Amino acid sequence: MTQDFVYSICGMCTVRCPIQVFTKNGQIDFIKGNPYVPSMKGAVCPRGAAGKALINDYERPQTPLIRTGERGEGKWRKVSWDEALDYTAHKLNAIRKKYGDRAIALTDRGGPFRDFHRAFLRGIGTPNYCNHDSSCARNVQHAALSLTGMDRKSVKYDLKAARHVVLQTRNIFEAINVQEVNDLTDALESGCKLTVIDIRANISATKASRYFQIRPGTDYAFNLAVIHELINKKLYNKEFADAYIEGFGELEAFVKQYTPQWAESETGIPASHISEFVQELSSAQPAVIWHPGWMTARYKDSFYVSRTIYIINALLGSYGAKGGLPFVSKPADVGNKGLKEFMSLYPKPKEKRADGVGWKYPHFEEGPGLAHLLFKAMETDDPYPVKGYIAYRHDPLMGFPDPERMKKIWDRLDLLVSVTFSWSDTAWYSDVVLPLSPYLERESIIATKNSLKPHFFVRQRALEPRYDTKADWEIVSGLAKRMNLPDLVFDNIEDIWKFQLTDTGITIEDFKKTGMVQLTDKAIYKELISKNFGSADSVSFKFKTDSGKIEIISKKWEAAGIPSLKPYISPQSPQKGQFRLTFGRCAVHTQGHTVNNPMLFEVMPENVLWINNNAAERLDINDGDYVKVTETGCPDANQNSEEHLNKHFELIKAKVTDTIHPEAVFVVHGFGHKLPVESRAFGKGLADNNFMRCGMDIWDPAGGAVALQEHFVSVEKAEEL
Ligand SMILES: Nc1nc2c(c(=O)[nH]1)N[C@H]1C(S)=C(S)[C@@H](COP(=O)(O)OP(=O)(O)OC[C@H]3O[C@@H](n4cnc5c(=O)[nH]c(N)nc54)[C@H](O)[C@@H]3O)O[C@H]1N2
Ligand SMILES: Nc1nc2c(c(=O)[nH]1)N[C@H]1C(S)=C(S)[C@@H](COP(=O)(O)OP(=O)(O)OC[C@H]3O[C@@H](n4cnc5c(=O)[nH]c(N)nc54)[C@H](O)[C@@H]3O)O[C@H]1N2
Ligand code: SF4
Ligand SMILES: [Mo]
Repeated sequence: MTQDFVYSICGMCTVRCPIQVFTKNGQIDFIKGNPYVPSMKGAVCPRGAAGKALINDYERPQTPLIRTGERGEGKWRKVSWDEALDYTAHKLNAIRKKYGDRAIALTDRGGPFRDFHRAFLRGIGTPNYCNHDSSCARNVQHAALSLTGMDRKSVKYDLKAARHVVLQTRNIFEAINVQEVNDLTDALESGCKLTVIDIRANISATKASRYFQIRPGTDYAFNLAVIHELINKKLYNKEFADAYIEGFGELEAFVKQYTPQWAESETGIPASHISEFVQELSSAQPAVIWHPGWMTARYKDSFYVSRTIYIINALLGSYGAKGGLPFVSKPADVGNKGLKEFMSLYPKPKEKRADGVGWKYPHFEEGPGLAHLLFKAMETDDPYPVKGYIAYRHDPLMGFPDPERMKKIWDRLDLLVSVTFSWSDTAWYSDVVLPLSPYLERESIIATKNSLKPHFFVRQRALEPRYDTKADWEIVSGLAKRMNLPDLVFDNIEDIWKFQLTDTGITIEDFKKTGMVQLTDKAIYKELISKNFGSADSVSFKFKTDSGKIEIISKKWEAAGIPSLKPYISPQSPQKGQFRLTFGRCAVHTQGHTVNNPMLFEVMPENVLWINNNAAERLDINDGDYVKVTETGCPDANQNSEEHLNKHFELIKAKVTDTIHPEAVFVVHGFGHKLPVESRAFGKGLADNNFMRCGMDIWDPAGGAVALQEHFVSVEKAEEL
């Protein structure tokens, strides 16, 4: 019997927790949190523990596949890696020859391991890289940039030391990041207050000292009233505002009309409760974290919701504060050289991006672009044709709205390739499936974590691949070899790591002991307002704006014709018998890619439809009944159009509860799989993304993200199964 372990990085979701993986006789024995990271407390979440089941799951792509039937028909030819890579490279080159380098696009899941494949795109000469974020956190990112010039990850949520945490459209105890869960739990045990503002009582709400059930889509109204109250009652941090907020006068004038009384009629939350809450919040400053949200691709004003949240944090002086939003440090801030980037090997392509970011939309951040606009460019050839597309660890058929339209768009492609470790709707529709080794069977390039204590970290392979799958770097390197990009051709990962560590004074051996290399021993807080406020250190800090302050009026956004202070518009209420379709996470599944995992499937095989008890009673629906959910179609579509005559519907079990707002129904996202290769998940539950017709056109020109909760469904008792 041989027992061993490696330090590695979990890959069951994008949080990428540091883990320790024990193996026994060539099998995964046990997975736990990396003991050298105190906030992990040795734990992983249920999904992290189910990595073992992923490895053993034979219902995942096991060899490279090339399509033989029609797209989506599920007819494949098993091929060798040589053939799959030759075929892909040949097709990509043919597209480049016919339409130019810019006709190649790749979208991915974002995160810290992107450098190598983004370099590959640069090597090809295409600007068309997007990540998934226009369906996730783009509104938060752009909100942060519009106010501070700094991205959302320039600050950390210092939960452990917080005195009041506010979660609004953020469910820390189910949409999990293990360290955040542990830190918040510790804080709550030390007396930290937790306020949850949600449309339903989720698990976080059950741990809250204050829970506000808000009318769906009215969060902006609530937040404007909070700002009104903070300013009107002089409960804000004047010292901070004077030093670091530019445009306070405009803000004060703008929120005058948005009183708590006014907000009460919009949100359903009593004015007196708003006032009490603001008082309490103010008394905890500056150790306050009002979380700006994560999955905020929900409404047409979600960008403004996140902006108001950042403004509230600023008014409470929590920027830079311990227990608030301290700034993270980068390697250079602690006197270290950063990793050498593969992207630096090639110049940035001069071509304009197909999604319009950076030229048509100068206010948006260029790097990750906006994937839905890339897809729309594929649909119209405007600004130019995009004909080769690699979905790299990305499942847009499930993660973006309106899959039927997406398929029609992709039918215009000459090549659609999926790189994935599990089956997905996107992989099933592809021309080539390049099976990635699951994270426990592959290593990654080294990545940087900017933090209070910045460090480098790396994923180590715990096992050799069970099937004929490969690591990311092997796949990209294999393509690079066939596409004349010699600088990206590597035979072993050690040479890649060596390249990355050039001139850092660090070697891969230094990662052996803990899986990481810490670049400093002590957490660094750059406090802006503190006992020694006015000291050289505090006043020297500058936000990345012209004034060095948080700018309420964003020049960049205003120049693009977008108001910084947008008047509130009340959201549409559903018609009789209809509901706003809302969605979110549960603790045991990740998006759409774990529902067929044998272990997690057993824990939660299907999703259910949360529906308010009074609404259910009117519709004669009892808890556990099957209900028929029907789309209402595109908001302004012709009533005689095909889609209106042919409305999509699915059946699902009802969860009747008094803890959800009557205007909404809610499901956990990621279910409703219909792939014959996934025997467990097949036909279980409902896929919310199927009810978002026209959804790719419903997006926010201010924040950039699609607005996935601007869709209504009708619900009725299912007559028969
Ligand atoms: N209707 C609706 N749409 C949504 C959402 C919703 O709640 N409802 N949520 C949105 C959000 S927040 C997001 S982030 C996106 C997510 O959308 P995606 O990023 O597409 O979601 P994943 O299921 O994580 O898809 C990643 C794909 O890559 C594969 N994969 C390969 N290797 C890896 C790996 O190492 N790790 C991981 N994690 N996956 C790998 C997975 O098997 C899966 O097929 O969807 C968004 N779209
Ligand atoms: N277990 C698990 N953890 C995950 C993931 C996962 O798939 N599974 N995915 C990861 C990813 S990619 C992301 S983006 C994050 C998402 O993290 P979160 O954004 O925190 O998670 P969600 O569950 O999507 O949404 C949070 C809450 O928003 C509420 N909500 C919906 N509409 C409204 C509204 O109009 N107003 C208010 N105030 N609340 C509303 C929902 O009821 C839900 O409780 O989670 C990450 N962590
Ligand atoms: S939160 Fe869970 S699934 Fe996500 S990386 Fe951490 S342990 Fe893995
Ligand atoms: Mo996300």
